[in-house]
Amino acid sequence: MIQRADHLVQLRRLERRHLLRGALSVGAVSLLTGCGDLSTKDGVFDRMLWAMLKFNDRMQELLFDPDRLAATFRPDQITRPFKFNAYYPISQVRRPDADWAMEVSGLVSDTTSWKLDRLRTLPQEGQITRHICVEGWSQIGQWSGVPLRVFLRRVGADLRAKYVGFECFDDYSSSIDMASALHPQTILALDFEGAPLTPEWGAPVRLRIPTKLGFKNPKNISAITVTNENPGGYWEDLGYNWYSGS
Ligand SMILES: Nc1nc2c(c(=O)[nH]1)N[C@H]1C(S)=C(S)[C@@H](COP(=O)(O)O)O[C@H]1N2
Ligand SMILES: [Mo]
Repeated sequence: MIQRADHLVQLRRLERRHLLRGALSVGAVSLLTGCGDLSTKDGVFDRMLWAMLKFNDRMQELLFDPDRLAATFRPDQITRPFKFNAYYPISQVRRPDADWAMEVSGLVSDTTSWKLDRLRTLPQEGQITRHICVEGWSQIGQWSGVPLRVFLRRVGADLRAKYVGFECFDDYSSSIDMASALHPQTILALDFEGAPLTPEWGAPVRLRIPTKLGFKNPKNISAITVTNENPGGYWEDLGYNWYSGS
């Protein structure tokens, strides 16, 4: 009997995986067909595409398993050298101002800002995971920092809110759904390969979320907000699939 139950669980997992693959390819197709200007949101065709993309986000959210962990790797599997990526070249990386502090706003009870020292007083977690860029490359890296769910609880965030948004001081931004924000491997990374983040890797703090594509891992964070209005983001507003995760 126990064996049979195990079997069923496995079968359900498999089904879920296949469904997920289906849902992701719907996303890919909608991206490919989005050759018109998706950001205008007018015209029947654009409206239809936006509806499809929103439906696709919703499907992906429904299929998200909050307990399924992204694959982890051994230290000897870390990619070196690690590739830098941003919407600008590495020569234009911006360093944080001397008075940098991370602002917190929206549906939270404590809106005091956070300096690096205070973030380091919170519990830290490390991970060696694969970072997958939508451009078609991936690499394995090591990050550690504060689990976002620890941080959100600490600032008294309304965990029933729908979104967590991130603003960066290089004029980048991104946002994620609350279930993904609370995933155990979603961290506010302070360290990369065992040392404090340097500007190109996202200093002072970046989001590391291995269940989502690279563009949803904002570096150089300046502000976090908890909200029920989808904050969008730099690439998201240009038509990249908003959910972009598994
Ligand atoms: N602030 C900021 N964060 C960002 C980006 C950016 O341009 N600015 N690019 C994103 C993209 S598309 C990728 S693939 C990763 C690259 O991270 P890495 O330089 O650590 O490899 O950062 C993401 N986070
Ligand atoms: Mo990316």
